[in-house]
Amino acid sequence: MIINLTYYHVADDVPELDSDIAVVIDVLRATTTISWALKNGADSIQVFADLDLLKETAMKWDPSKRLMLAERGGKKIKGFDLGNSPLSVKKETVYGKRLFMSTTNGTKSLQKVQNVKHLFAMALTNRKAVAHKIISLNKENVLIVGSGWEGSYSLEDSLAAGALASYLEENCNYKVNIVNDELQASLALWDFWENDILKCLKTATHGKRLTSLGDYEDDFKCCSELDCLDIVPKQVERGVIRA
Ligand code: 3SL
Repeated sequence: MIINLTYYHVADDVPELDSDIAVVIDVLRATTTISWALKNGADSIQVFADLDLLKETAMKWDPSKRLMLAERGGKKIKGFDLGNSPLSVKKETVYGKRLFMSTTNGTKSLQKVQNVKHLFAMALTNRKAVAHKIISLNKENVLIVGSGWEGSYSLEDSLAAGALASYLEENCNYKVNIVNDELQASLALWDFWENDILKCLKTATHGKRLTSLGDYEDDFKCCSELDCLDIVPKQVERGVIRA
């Protein structure tokens, strides 16, 4: 048995291909927020690229069981319940609720591969949990998709892609085939930064962008915590993610 692992930095790079599994990464911060929201008992997360569609869909939901999350350019959008901080999805806030969510890049990547049968959202927080899910599915082709920033490369998503590939190489009984140079480079990145993840996130362009917007220290710490959550966010119907 073999696992072919392919990584694309951003949604726009993903060709029309036939993959058994897709793993979407947005370390800063959408998939970290998704993993924490589900850990804290959110019923589900429905992702949208379009804000008007998000509002229209959310309005049909029981108001006591819904929250609207929206971020653009790193900031919460006025009129929405929450932005995109993993610290904001506390148990008392999200428990039992559906989160209607739109972010600058992360939700776009999730939408891009929503036709793949097994679609997971991964951050550094739940890397190990997602890796074990991949191993248990026994499928040959795994596509890893980063979110980047408005179509361009991001250091932190590539770091997490390398972290996933490295974990699979070390813990999977079958052969792991690193298909493309993007993933080879991510493995080298992981090798370089694995003992100082926090620094890597702060060094990244988007890390610097967040730093320029205010005090995101706790967000950085939260997003850099490796394997702390045993949560596998899985798409259960088009655009809807559950643990
Ligand atoms: O790009 C995204 O989808 C967001 O995760 C960006 S931010 O971290 O909320 O600024």
